[in-house]
Amino acid sequence: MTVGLGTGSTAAYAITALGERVRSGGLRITALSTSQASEELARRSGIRTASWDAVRRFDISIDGADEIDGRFRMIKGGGAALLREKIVAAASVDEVIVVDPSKIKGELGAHPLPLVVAPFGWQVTRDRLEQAFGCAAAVRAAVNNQPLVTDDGLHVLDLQFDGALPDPDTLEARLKAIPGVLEVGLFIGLCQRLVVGYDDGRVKEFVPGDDILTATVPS
Ligand code: A5P
Repeated sequence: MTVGLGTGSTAAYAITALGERVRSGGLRITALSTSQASEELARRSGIRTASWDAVRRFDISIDGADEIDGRFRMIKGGGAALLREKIVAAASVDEVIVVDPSKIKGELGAHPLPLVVAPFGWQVTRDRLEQAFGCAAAVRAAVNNQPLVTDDGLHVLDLQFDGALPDPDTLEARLKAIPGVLEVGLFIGLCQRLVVGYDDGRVKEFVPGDDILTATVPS
């Protein structure tokens, strides 16, 4: 199988577990990662990795999320990998999202919405976003206090709205109308399966249409 590897602390568990199964000889996969960090972890774990020259679609991808609502709409990009994550998710037959129950929300927006923007003129992109949407747009900083540079050489703006995200279904297109906005951390229609892991070790799986807001406690 071809496997897309997500980014973040949850995806790292999945990559490590896949590596154990590859090394024990039971699993033969070719993987492509959504970040340099995941790529390095995959290689260290013994997973064979490929480039886009060899892979065009993924049988399955595994990733985390920052928030997911009852309609399986997600905010992603807390790990700054949203551009690659969306490209991989859109090329996946089966995008599996793994979360703990704290990520499941009635409404999206408590977590800031990450946007990938061009470094050129990011300041004016930020100003236009704040004026057009009435939100606060903060450039994400690296440890040196300079704007973070993603694996693709881009910057990240974190948008905080006053309350829930306004009309998530149309928001991505409206945000992308601002020059300099390259990708939006709103993932809609891109989760085919949701795996919820609970504190007691139990795991429950959901598909779109399931009521995850009231059915998240395992029985
Ligand atoms: C990475 O850019 C993100 O989309 C992550 O998938 C998301 O931030 C969840 O990360 P954790 O699994 O670390 O919570």
